[in-house]
Amino acid sequence: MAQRIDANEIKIIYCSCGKRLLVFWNYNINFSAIKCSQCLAKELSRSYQTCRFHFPIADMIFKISRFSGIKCASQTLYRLLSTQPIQSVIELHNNKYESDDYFNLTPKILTYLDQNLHLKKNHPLSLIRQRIVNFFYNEYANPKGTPLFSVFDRMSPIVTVKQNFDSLLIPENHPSRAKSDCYYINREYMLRAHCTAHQVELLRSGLDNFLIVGDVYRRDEIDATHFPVFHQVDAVRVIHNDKLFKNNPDLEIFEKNYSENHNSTSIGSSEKCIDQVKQPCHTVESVKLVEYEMKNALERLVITLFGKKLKFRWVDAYFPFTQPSWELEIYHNDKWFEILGCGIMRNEILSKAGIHNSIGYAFGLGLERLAMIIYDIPDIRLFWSQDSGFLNQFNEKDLNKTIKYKPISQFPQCSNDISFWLPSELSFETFSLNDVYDVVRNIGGDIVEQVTLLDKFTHPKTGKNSLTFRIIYRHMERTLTQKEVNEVHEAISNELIKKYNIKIR
Ligand code: FA5
Ligand code: MG
Repeated sequence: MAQRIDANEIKIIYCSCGKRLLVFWNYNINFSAIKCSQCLAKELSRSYQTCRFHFPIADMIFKISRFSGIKCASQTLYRLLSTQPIQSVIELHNNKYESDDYFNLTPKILTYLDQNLHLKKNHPLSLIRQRIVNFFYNEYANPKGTPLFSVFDRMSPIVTVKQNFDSLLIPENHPSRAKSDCYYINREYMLRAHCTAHQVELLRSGLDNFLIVGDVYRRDEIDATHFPVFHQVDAVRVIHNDKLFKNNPDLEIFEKNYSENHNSTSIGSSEKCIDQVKQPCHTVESVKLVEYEMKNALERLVITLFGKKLKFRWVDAYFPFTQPSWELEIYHNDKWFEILGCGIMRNEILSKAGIHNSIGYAFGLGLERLAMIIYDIPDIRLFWSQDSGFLNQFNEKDLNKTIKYKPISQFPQCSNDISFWLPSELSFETFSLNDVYDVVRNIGGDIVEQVTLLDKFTHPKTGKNSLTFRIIYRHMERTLTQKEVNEVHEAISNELIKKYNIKIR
Protein backbone atom coordinates (compact mmCIF):
# COMPACT_ATOMS: atom_id res chain seq x y z
CA MET A 1 0.00 0.00 0.00
CA ALA A 2 3.04 2.29 -0.09
CA GLN A 3 2.19 5.37 -2.09
CA ARG A 4 3.56 8.86 -2.43
CA ILE A 5 1.58 12.05 -2.77
CA ASP A 6 2.45 15.59 -3.73
CA ALA A 7 2.19 18.58 -1.48
CA ASN A 8 -1.16 20.11 -0.54
CA GLU A 9 -3.20 17.16 -1.59
CA ILE A 10 -5.86 15.19 0.17
CA LYS A 11 -5.36 11.47 -0.18
CA ILE A 12 -7.40 8.44 0.71
CA ILE A 13 -5.41 5.70 2.35
CA TYR A 14 -6.36 2.72 4.47
CA CYS A 15 -5.25 1.87 7.97
CA SER A 16 -4.14 -1.72 8.62
CA CYS A 17 -7.45 -2.23 10.48
CA GLY A 18 -9.27 -1.38 7.27
CA LYS A 19 -10.50 2.08 8.25
CA ARG A 20 -10.49 4.68 5.46
CA LEU A 21 -8.32 7.71 6.15
CA LEU A 22 -8.24 11.09 4.44
CA VAL A 23 -4.90 12.73 4.82
CA PHE A 24 -3.93 16.29 4.07
CA TRP A 25 -0.18 16.45 3.67
CA ASN A 26 2.61 18.86 2.87
CA TYR A 27 5.47 16.41 2.67
CA ASN A 28 6.30 13.46 0.49
CA ILE A 29 6.03 10.42 2.70
CA ASN A 30 5.63 6.70 2.50
CA PHE A 31 2.14 6.07 3.79
CA SER A 32 2.42 2.39 4.59
CA ALA A 33 2.93 3.20 8.28
CA ILE A 34 0.01 5.57 8.76
CA LYS A 35 -2.70 4.37 11.07
CA CYS A 36 -6.11 5.59 12.10
CA SER A 37 -6.38 7.55 15.31
CA GLN A 38 -7.74 4.60 17.25
CA CYS A 39 -4.88 2.28 16.27
CA LEU A 40 -2.36 5.05 16.86
CA ALA A 41 -3.78 5.88 20.26
CA LYS A 42 -3.35 2.23 21.23
CA GLU A 43 0.12 1.99 19.76
CA LEU A 44 1.43 5.21 21.24
CA SER A 45 -0.37 4.75 24.56
CA ARG A 46 -1.91 8.19 24.08
CA SER A 47 -5.48 9.12 24.62
CA TYR A 48 -7.84 8.65 21.73
CA GLN A 49 -8.82 12.30 21.99
CA THR A 50 -5.24 13.49 21.44
CA CYS A 51 -4.84 11.27 18.42
CA ARG A 52 -8.20 12.24 17.01
CA PHE A 53 -7.08 15.84 17.11
CA HIS A 54 -3.74 15.21 15.43
CA PHE A 55 -4.57 12.51 12.94
CA PRO A 56 -7.30 13.34 10.51
CA ILE A 57 -9.68 10.47 9.92
CA ALA A 58 -12.56 10.47 7.51
CA ASP A 59 -15.16 11.74 9.92
CA MET A 60 -12.91 14.64 10.91
CA ILE A 61 -12.17 15.97 7.45
CA PHE A 62 -14.67 18.82 7.66
CA LYS A 63 -13.24 20.15 10.87
CA ILE A 64 -9.70 19.65 9.71
CA SER A 65 -10.06 21.47 6.45
CA ARG A 66 -11.11 24.49 8.50
CA PHE A 67 -8.12 24.27 10.83
CA SER A 68 -5.48 26.79 10.10
CA GLY A 69 -3.28 24.72 12.36
CA ILE A 70 -3.28 21.83 9.93
CA LYS A 71 0.43 22.18 9.33
CA CYS A 72 1.14 21.84 12.99
CA ALA A 73 -0.99 18.71 13.15
CA SER A 74 0.85 17.32 10.14
CA GLN A 75 4.19 18.02 11.72
CA THR A 76 3.18 16.19 14.85
CA LEU A 77 2.16 13.26 12.73
CA TYR A 78 5.45 13.43 10.85
CA ARG A 79 7.41 13.48 14.08
CA LEU A 80 5.56 10.49 15.46
CA LEU A 81 5.88 8.55 12.24
CA SER A 82 9.53 9.34 11.93
CA THR A 83 10.13 7.55 15.24
CA GLN A 84 8.91 4.45 13.44
CA PRO A 85 11.27 3.96 10.53
CA ILE A 86 9.72 2.29 7.54
CA GLN A 87 12.94 0.73 6.30
CA SER A 88 15.86 0.36 8.62
CA VAL A 89 18.09 -2.25 10.13
CA ILE A 90 17.66 -3.09 13.75
CA GLU A 91 20.19 -5.06 15.74
CA LEU A 92 18.89 -7.35 18.46
CA HIS A 93 20.87 -10.02 20.30
CA ASN A 94 23.74 -9.63 17.80
CA ASN A 95 21.49 -10.31 14.83
CA LYS A 96 20.51 -7.75 12.24
CA TYR A 97 16.89 -7.55 11.14
CA GLU A 98 15.53 -5.42 8.36
CA SER A 99 12.31 -3.83 9.53
CA ASP A 100 9.37 -3.52 7.18
CA ASP A 101 5.80 -2.31 7.36
CA TYR A 102 5.13 -4.80 10.18
CA PHE A 103 7.72 -3.24 12.46
CA ASN A 104 6.07 -1.97 15.62
CA LEU A 105 8.66 -2.31 18.40
CA THR A 106 8.97 0.73 20.60
CA PRO A 107 12.18 1.87 22.30
CA LYS A 108 10.49 1.17 25.63
CA ILE A 109 9.66 -2.44 24.82
CA LEU A 110 13.28 -3.08 23.84
CA THR A 111 14.36 -2.13 27.35
CA TYR A 112 12.56 -5.22 28.70
CA LEU A 113 14.29 -7.65 26.37
CA ASP A 114 17.19 -8.82 28.49
CA GLN A 115 15.89 -8.28 31.96
CA ASN A 116 15.09 -11.96 32.59
CA LEU A 117 13.13 -11.30 35.77
CA HIS A 118 12.39 -15.02 35.98
CA LEU A 119 16.11 -15.66 36.60
CA LYS A 120 16.81 -12.70 38.86
CA LYS A 121 17.97 -13.59 42.35
CA ASN A 122 15.34 -13.04 45.07
CA HIS A 123 12.73 -11.98 42.54
CA PRO A 124 9.20 -13.28 43.21
CA LEU A 125 8.89 -14.56 39.62
CA SER A 126 12.14 -16.47 40.02
CA LEU A 127 10.91 -17.96 43.30
CA ILE A 128 7.77 -19.29 41.64
CA ARG A 129 9.77 -20.57 38.65
CA GLN A 130 11.96 -22.57 41.02
CA ARG A 131 8.97 -23.97 42.87
CA ILE A 132 7.33 -25.10 39.63
CA VAL A 133 10.55 -26.64 38.29
CA ASN A 134 11.15 -28.43 41.61
CA PHE A 135 7.60 -29.76 41.51
CA PHE A 136 8.14 -31.29 38.07
CA TYR A 137 11.57 -32.63 39.03
CA ASN A 138 10.01 -34.45 41.99
CA GLU A 139 6.84 -35.48 40.24
CA TYR A 140 8.55 -37.03 37.24
CA ALA A 141 11.82 -38.76 38.04
CA ASN A 142 13.25 -42.10 36.98
CA PRO A 143 13.81 -44.78 39.66
CA LYS A 144 17.28 -43.39 40.36
CA GLY A 145 15.78 -39.98 41.05
CA THR A 146 17.00 -38.28 37.86
CA PRO A 147 14.41 -35.73 36.69
CA LEU A 148 12.62 -36.58 33.45
CA PHE A 149 11.99 -32.97 32.49
CA SER A 150 14.59 -30.72 30.86
CA VAL A 151 14.27 -27.01 31.58
CA PHE A 152 14.85 -24.22 29.02
CA ASP A 153 14.77 -20.82 30.65
CA ARG A 154 17.14 -18.78 28.51
CA MET A 155 15.73 -19.10 25.01
CA SER A 156 15.76 -15.83 23.08
CA PRO A 157 12.32 -14.19 22.91
CA ILE A 158 12.99 -13.30 19.27
CA VAL A 159 11.23 -15.97 17.24
CA THR A 160 9.91 -16.40 13.74
CA VAL A 161 6.26 -15.90 12.94
CA LYS A 162 6.40 -19.54 11.87
CA GLN A 163 7.49 -20.66 15.33
CA ASN A 164 4.96 -18.55 17.16
CA PHE A 165 1.98 -19.34 14.93
CA ASP A 166 2.37 -21.61 11.89
CA SER A 167 4.18 -24.44 13.67
CA LEU A 168 1.28 -24.55 16.13
CA LEU A 169 -1.41 -24.74 13.47
CA ILE A 170 -2.66 -21.26 14.29
CA PRO A 171 -4.67 -20.21 11.21
CA GLU A 172 -3.51 -17.34 8.97
CA ASN A 173 -6.53 -15.27 9.93
CA HIS A 174 -6.42 -15.96 13.68
CA PRO A 175 -6.95 -12.73 15.67
CA SER A 176 -3.92 -13.43 17.89
CA ARG A 177 -1.66 -12.69 14.88
CA ALA A 178 -2.90 -9.09 14.56
CA LYS A 179 -0.30 -6.35 14.42
CA SER A 180 -2.32 -4.60 17.08
CA ASP A 181 -1.72 -7.51 19.48
CA CYS A 182 1.89 -8.58 18.86
CA TYR A 183 5.31 -7.00 18.62
CA TYR A 184 6.69 -7.57 15.14
CA ILE A 185 10.22 -6.85 13.93
CA ASN A 186 9.13 -7.54 10.39
CA ARG A 187 6.84 -9.96 8.57
CA GLU A 188 9.13 -12.85 9.46
CA TYR A 189 10.31 -12.14 13.02
CA MET A 190 8.55 -11.12 16.20
CA LEU A 191 8.84 -11.15 19.98
CA ARG A 192 7.25 -14.39 21.13
CA ALA A 193 3.68 -13.98 22.31
CA HIS A 194 3.79 -17.26 24.24
CA CYS A 195 6.43 -19.79 25.26
CA THR A 196 4.61 -22.41 23.21
CA ALA A 197 6.53 -20.89 20.27
CA HIS A 198 9.49 -23.17 21.13
CA GLN A 199 7.49 -26.37 21.43
CA VAL A 200 8.07 -27.73 17.94
CA GLU A 201 11.82 -27.01 17.72
CA LEU A 202 12.38 -28.80 21.04
CA LEU A 203 10.24 -31.77 19.98
CA ARG A 204 12.20 -31.95 16.73
CA SER A 205 15.45 -32.07 18.66
CA GLY A 206 14.22 -35.32 20.21
CA LEU A 207 13.00 -34.13 23.60
CA ASP A 208 9.83 -35.56 25.07
CA ASN A 209 9.51 -33.97 28.54
CA PHE A 210 10.43 -30.33 28.89
CA LEU A 211 9.60 -26.99 30.48
CA ILE A 212 10.13 -23.62 28.79
CA VAL A 213 10.27 -20.53 30.98
CA GLY A 214 10.54 -17.01 29.63
CA ASP A 215 9.25 -13.53 28.98
CA VAL A 216 6.44 -13.10 26.47
CA TYR A 217 5.30 -9.94 24.72
CA ARG A 218 1.77 -8.85 23.88
CA ARG A 219 0.61 -5.38 23.06
CA ASP A 220 -1.69 -4.35 25.83
CA GLU A 221 -2.77 -1.55 28.08
CA ILE A 222 -0.69 -0.86 31.15
CA ASP A 223 -2.54 -0.94 34.44
CA ALA A 224 -2.54 -2.89 37.71
CA THR A 225 -3.24 -6.23 36.01
CA HIS A 226 -1.96 -5.72 32.44
CA PHE A 227 1.57 -5.19 31.22
CA PRO A 228 2.96 -5.73 27.70
CA VAL A 229 5.55 -8.19 29.01
CA PHE A 230 4.80 -11.11 31.30
CA HIS A 231 6.31 -14.51 32.00
CA GLN A 232 5.11 -17.99 31.20
CA VAL A 233 6.04 -21.56 31.98
CA ASP A 234 5.13 -23.95 29.19
CA ALA A 235 5.41 -27.71 29.37
CA VAL A 236 5.27 -30.68 27.07
CA ARG A 237 5.07 -34.33 28.07
CA VAL A 238 5.00 -36.98 25.36
CA ILE A 239 4.22 -40.60 26.21
CA HIS A 240 4.93 -43.53 23.90
CA ASN A 241 2.26 -46.18 23.29
CA ASP A 242 4.33 -48.87 25.06
CA LYS A 243 4.62 -46.78 28.22
CA LEU A 244 1.06 -45.50 28.27
CA PHE A 245 -0.40 -48.96 28.00
CA LYS A 246 2.31 -51.04 29.60
CA ASN A 247 -0.31 -52.64 31.88
CA ASN A 248 -2.90 -52.95 29.11
CA PRO A 249 -1.06 -54.10 25.98
CA ASP A 250 -4.37 -54.61 24.18
CA LEU A 251 -5.09 -50.89 24.14
CA GLU A 252 -3.75 -48.44 21.55
CA ILE A 253 -3.26 -44.67 21.29
CA PHE A 254 -4.73 -44.49 17.81
CA GLU A 255 -8.04 -45.57 16.35
CA LYS A 256 -7.74 -48.60 14.09
CA ASN A 257 -8.77 -46.75 10.93
CA TYR A 258 -6.32 -43.89 11.54
CA SER A 259 -3.41 -43.48 9.19
CA GLU A 260 -0.95 -40.62 9.60
CA ASN A 261 -1.11 -39.57 5.98
CA HIS A 262 -4.83 -39.40 6.07
CA ASN A 263 -4.75 -37.39 9.29
CA SER A 264 -2.51 -34.58 8.13
CA THR A 265 -4.94 -33.63 5.37
CA SER A 266 -8.09 -34.18 7.37
CA ILE A 267 -7.20 -31.73 10.14
CA GLY A 268 -5.99 -28.68 8.27
CA SER A 269 -4.38 -25.81 10.11
CA SER A 270 -7.26 -23.55 9.22
CA GLU A 271 -9.92 -25.86 10.58
CA LYS A 272 -11.01 -25.25 14.11
CA CYS A 273 -11.10 -28.44 16.19
CA ILE A 274 -14.01 -28.07 18.47
CA ASP A 275 -14.71 -31.65 19.50
CA GLN A 276 -14.02 -31.42 23.23
CA VAL A 277 -13.85 -35.20 23.66
CA LYS A 278 -10.92 -36.10 21.43
CA GLN A 279 -9.14 -35.74 18.10
CA PRO A 280 -10.45 -38.15 15.44
CA CYS A 281 -7.18 -40.12 15.43
CA HIS A 282 -7.07 -40.89 19.18
CA THR A 283 -8.83 -43.62 21.10
CA VAL A 284 -10.98 -42.46 24.02
CA GLU A 285 -8.88 -44.60 26.41
CA SER A 286 -5.59 -42.92 25.50
CA VAL A 287 -7.04 -39.40 25.75
CA LYS A 288 -8.72 -40.08 29.09
CA LEU A 289 -5.54 -41.56 30.54
CA VAL A 290 -3.38 -38.60 29.50
CA GLU A 291 -6.05 -36.09 30.50
CA TYR A 292 -6.18 -37.70 33.94
CA GLU A 293 -2.40 -37.63 34.33
CA MET A 294 -2.15 -34.00 33.20
CA LYS A 295 -4.99 -32.68 35.33
CA ASN A 296 -3.76 -34.62 38.31
CA ALA A 297 -0.24 -33.19 37.98
CA LEU A 298 -1.54 -29.63 37.53
CA GLU A 299 -3.94 -29.91 40.46
CA ARG A 300 -1.13 -31.12 42.69
CA LEU A 301 1.07 -28.30 41.41
CA VAL A 302 -1.45 -25.61 42.37
CA ILE A 303 -2.11 -27.24 45.73
CA THR A 304 1.65 -27.26 46.34
CA LEU A 305 1.79 -23.56 45.44
CA PHE A 306 -1.40 -22.33 47.13
CA GLY A 307 -2.11 -24.83 49.86
CA LYS A 308 -4.76 -27.48 50.45
CA LYS A 309 -7.65 -25.06 50.97
CA LEU A 310 -7.50 -23.83 47.38
CA LYS A 311 -10.74 -23.85 45.39
CA PHE A 312 -10.24 -24.52 41.69
CA ARG A 313 -12.22 -25.60 38.63
CA TRP A 314 -11.61 -26.85 35.09
CA VAL A 315 -13.21 -24.95 32.22
CA ASP A 316 -13.40 -26.15 28.60
CA ALA A 317 -11.23 -24.04 26.28
CA TYR A 318 -9.97 -23.89 22.72
CA PHE A 319 -6.37 -23.65 21.47
CA PRO A 320 -5.44 -24.46 17.87
CA PHE A 321 -2.55 -26.64 19.08
CA THR A 322 -4.40 -28.82 21.61
CA GLN A 323 -7.63 -30.80 21.49
CA PRO A 324 -9.38 -31.21 23.82
CA SER A 325 -8.30 -28.10 25.75
CA TRP A 326 -9.00 -26.70 29.20
CA GLU A 327 -8.23 -23.76 31.43
CA LEU A 328 -7.66 -24.04 35.15
CA GLU A 329 -9.24 -21.34 37.28
CA ILE A 330 -8.64 -20.69 40.94
CA TYR A 331 -10.87 -18.87 43.39
CA HIS A 332 -9.30 -15.87 45.06
CA ASN A 333 -10.82 -12.77 46.68
CA ASP A 334 -14.33 -13.77 45.59
CA LYS A 335 -13.31 -14.09 41.94
CA TRP A 336 -12.28 -16.86 39.55
CA PHE A 337 -8.82 -16.34 37.96
CA GLU A 338 -7.63 -18.22 34.90
CA ILE A 339 -4.06 -19.29 35.59
CA LEU A 340 -3.25 -21.75 32.81
CA GLY A 341 -4.31 -23.24 29.51
CA CYS A 342 -3.63 -26.86 28.58
CA GLY A 343 -4.70 -29.82 26.51
CA ILE A 344 -3.91 -32.94 24.55
CA MET A 345 -1.36 -31.99 21.88
CA ARG A 346 -2.61 -32.03 18.31
CA ASN A 347 -1.25 -35.20 16.77
CA GLU A 348 -0.37 -33.37 13.59
CA ILE A 349 2.23 -31.38 15.53
CA LEU A 350 3.87 -34.50 16.97
CA SER A 351 3.74 -36.28 13.69
CA LYS A 352 5.34 -33.37 11.79
CA ALA A 353 8.07 -33.22 14.44
CA GLY A 354 8.88 -36.86 13.69
CA ILE A 355 7.26 -38.33 16.83
CA HIS A 356 5.14 -41.38 16.16
CA ASN A 357 3.00 -43.79 18.12
CA SER A 358 2.87 -41.31 21.00
CA ILE A 359 0.44 -38.91 22.63
CA GLY A 360 1.26 -35.81 24.64
CA TYR A 361 -0.06 -33.08 26.84
CA ALA A 362 1.01 -29.44 26.96
CA PHE A 363 0.21 -26.48 29.13
CA GLY A 364 1.15 -22.83 29.55
CA LEU A 365 0.78 -20.83 32.73
CA GLY A 366 1.38 -17.22 33.69
CA LEU A 367 3.90 -16.53 36.45
CA GLU A 368 2.70 -13.02 37.30
CA ARG A 369 -0.85 -14.18 38.00
CA LEU A 370 0.44 -16.89 40.35
CA ALA A 371 2.88 -14.54 42.09
CA MET A 372 0.29 -11.80 42.58
CA ILE A 373 -2.02 -14.24 44.36
CA ILE A 374 0.63 -16.16 46.32
CA TYR A 375 2.47 -13.09 47.60
CA ASP A 376 -0.46 -10.61 47.68
CA ILE A 377 1.26 -8.34 45.13
CA PRO A 378 -1.41 -5.81 44.17
CA ASP A 379 0.04 -4.38 40.94
CA ILE A 380 1.74 -6.18 38.03
CA ARG A 381 4.05 -3.18 37.50
CA LEU A 382 5.75 -3.90 40.82
CA PHE A 383 7.56 -6.88 39.25
CA TRP A 384 9.66 -4.38 37.30
CA SER A 385 10.52 -2.38 40.38
CA GLN A 386 14.23 -1.91 41.06
CA ASP A 387 13.29 -0.69 44.50
CA SER A 388 15.14 -2.71 47.09
CA GLY A 389 12.16 -2.19 49.42
CA PHE A 390 10.28 -4.51 47.05
CA LEU A 391 13.00 -7.00 46.18
CA ASN A 392 14.27 -7.48 49.72
CA GLN A 393 10.93 -8.92 50.76
CA PHE A 394 11.64 -12.00 48.64
CA ASN A 395 14.45 -14.29 49.57
CA GLU A 396 15.40 -17.46 47.74
CA LYS A 397 16.28 -19.12 50.99
CA ASP A 398 12.59 -19.05 51.89
CA LEU A 399 11.35 -20.72 48.71
CA ASN A 400 8.44 -22.48 50.39
CA LYS A 401 7.82 -19.98 53.16
CA THR A 402 4.60 -17.97 53.13
CA ILE A 403 5.72 -14.51 52.12
CA LYS A 404 3.14 -11.74 52.10
CA TYR A 405 4.13 -8.55 50.37
CA LYS A 406 4.01 -5.40 52.50
CA PRO A 407 3.31 -2.25 50.47
CA ILE A 408 6.30 0.01 50.18
CA SER A 409 6.06 3.75 50.51
CA GLN A 410 5.51 5.84 47.38
CA PHE A 411 8.08 8.32 48.67
CA PRO A 412 11.72 8.15 47.60
CA GLN A 413 14.40 6.24 49.45
CA CYS A 414 17.40 8.03 50.88
CA SER A 415 20.52 5.99 51.35
CA ASN A 416 23.50 6.74 53.64
CA ASP A 417 26.51 4.51 54.34
CA ILE A 418 28.41 4.19 57.56
CA SER A 419 31.94 2.72 57.87
CA PHE A 420 33.77 2.16 61.13
CA TRP A 421 36.77 0.42 62.70
CA LEU A 422 36.07 -2.14 65.37
CA PRO A 423 37.98 -1.70 68.62
CA SER A 424 41.20 -3.74 68.44
CA GLU A 425 39.98 -6.36 70.93
CA LEU A 426 37.03 -7.27 68.65
CA SER A 427 37.11 -9.43 65.52
CA PHE A 428 34.41 -10.05 62.91
CA GLU A 429 33.53 -13.22 64.81
CA THR A 430 33.17 -11.62 68.21
CA PHE A 431 31.34 -8.47 67.10
CA SER A 432 27.62 -9.04 66.65
CA LEU A 433 26.04 -7.43 63.59
CA ASN A 434 22.72 -7.56 65.38
CA ASP A 435 24.07 -4.96 67.82
CA VAL A 436 24.40 -2.54 64.93
CA TYR A 437 20.95 -3.41 63.59
CA ASP A 438 19.43 -2.80 67.03
CA VAL A 439 21.06 0.62 67.40
CA VAL A 440 19.93 1.62 63.92
CA ARG A 441 16.34 0.53 64.57
CA ASN A 442 16.24 2.12 68.02
CA ILE A 443 17.45 5.49 66.84
CA GLY A 444 16.08 5.50 63.29
CA GLY A 445 12.69 3.98 64.13
CA ASP A 446 10.15 3.61 61.32
CA ILE A 447 12.02 5.68 58.80
CA VAL A 448 14.70 2.97 58.49
CA GLU A 449 13.62 0.66 55.70
CA GLN A 450 16.70 -1.56 55.44
CA VAL A 451 20.14 -2.06 56.87
CA THR A 452 22.61 -4.16 54.91
CA LEU A 453 26.24 -5.07 55.48
CA LEU A 454 28.08 -3.79 52.39
CA ASP A 455 31.68 -4.64 53.15
CA LYS A 456 34.12 -6.24 55.60
CA PHE A 457 37.73 -5.14 55.44
CA THR A 458 40.92 -5.93 57.39
CA HIS A 459 43.72 -3.39 57.12
CA PRO A 460 46.81 -5.20 55.77
CA LYS A 461 49.24 -3.29 58.04
CA THR A 462 47.37 -2.52 61.24
CA GLY A 463 45.21 -5.68 61.19
CA LYS A 464 42.25 -3.53 62.22
CA ASN A 465 38.81 -4.65 61.13
CA SER A 466 36.28 -2.40 59.51
CA LEU A 467 32.62 -2.79 58.58
CA THR A 468 30.48 -0.78 56.17
CA PHE A 469 26.70 -0.70 56.37
CA ARG A 470 24.17 0.86 54.06
CA ILE A 471 21.12 2.30 55.75
CA ILE A 472 18.11 3.07 53.60
CA TYR A 473 15.70 5.62 55.01
CA ARG A 474 12.17 6.19 53.80
CA HIS A 475 9.08 7.73 55.30
CA MET A 476 5.66 6.18 54.63
CA GLU A 477 3.86 9.50 54.32
CA ARG A 478 6.27 12.11 53.03
CA THR A 479 9.58 12.78 51.34
CA LEU A 480 12.46 12.95 53.80
CA THR A 481 14.94 15.79 53.44
CA GLN A 482 18.63 14.94 53.26
CA LYS A 483 19.15 17.23 56.26
CA GLU A 484 16.87 15.27 58.58
CA VAL A 485 18.29 11.96 57.33
CA ASN A 486 21.80 13.24 58.07
CA GLU A 487 20.76 14.15 61.60
CA VAL A 488 19.37 10.66 62.29
CA HIS A 489 22.42 9.10 60.65
CA GLU A 490 24.72 11.11 62.89
CA ALA A 491 22.75 10.15 65.98
CA ILE A 492 23.19 6.48 65.00
CA SER A 493 26.97 6.99 64.60
CA ASN A 494 27.20 8.66 68.01
CA GLU A 495 25.28 5.87 69.69
CA LEU A 496 27.50 3.22 68.07
CA ILE A 497 30.61 5.08 69.21
CA LYS A 498 29.26 5.41 72.74
CA LYS A 499 28.07 1.81 73.07
CA TYR A 500 30.69 -0.18 71.21
CA ASN A 501 33.73 2.07 71.17
CA ILE A 502 33.96 1.96 67.38
CA LYS A 503 35.81 4.59 65.33
CA ILE A 504 34.12 6.16 62.31
CA ARG A 505 36.30 5.90 59.19
C1 FA5 B 1 -1.39 -19.33 25.90
O1 FA5 B 1 -0.53 -18.49 25.89
C2 FA5 B 1 -1.15 -20.74 25.42
N1 FA5 B 1 0.12 -20.78 24.74
C3 FA5 B 1 -1.17 -21.70 26.62
C4 FA5 B 1 -1.12 -23.14 26.24
C5 FA5 B 1 0.10 -23.78 26.11
C6 FA5 B 1 -2.31 -23.84 26.00
C7 FA5 B 1 0.16 -25.12 25.73
C8 FA5 B 1 -2.26 -25.18 25.63
C9 FA5 B 1 -1.05 -25.81 25.50
P1 FA5 B 1 -3.09 -17.79 27.16
O2 FA5 B 1 -3.01 -16.64 26.25
O3 FA5 B 1 -4.40 -18.08 27.76
O4 FA5 B 1 -2.62 -19.12 26.42
O5 FA5 B 1 -2.03 -17.57 28.31
C10 FA5 B 1 -1.69 -18.61 29.21
C11 FA5 B 1 -1.58 -18.04 30.61
O6 FA5 B 1 -0.72 -16.90 30.61
C12 FA5 B 1 -2.90 -17.52 31.16
O7 FA5 B 1 -3.65 -18.56 31.71
C13 FA5 B 1 -2.43 -16.53 32.19
O8 FA5 B 1 -2.02 -17.17 33.37
C14 FA5 B 1 -1.20 -15.95 31.53
N2 FA5 B 1 -1.57 -14.69 30.85
C15 FA5 B 1 -2.19 -14.53 29.66
N3 FA5 B 1 -2.34 -13.22 29.37
C16 FA5 B 1 -1.79 -12.53 30.40
C17 FA5 B 1 -1.60 -11.14 30.68
N4 FA5 B 1 -2.01 -10.18 29.86
N5 FA5 B 1 -0.99 -10.80 31.84
C18 FA5 B 1 -0.56 -11.74 32.69
N6 FA5 B 1 -0.68 -13.06 32.47
C19 FA5 B 1 -1.29 -13.47 31.35
MG1 MG C 1 -6.20 -17.71 28.26
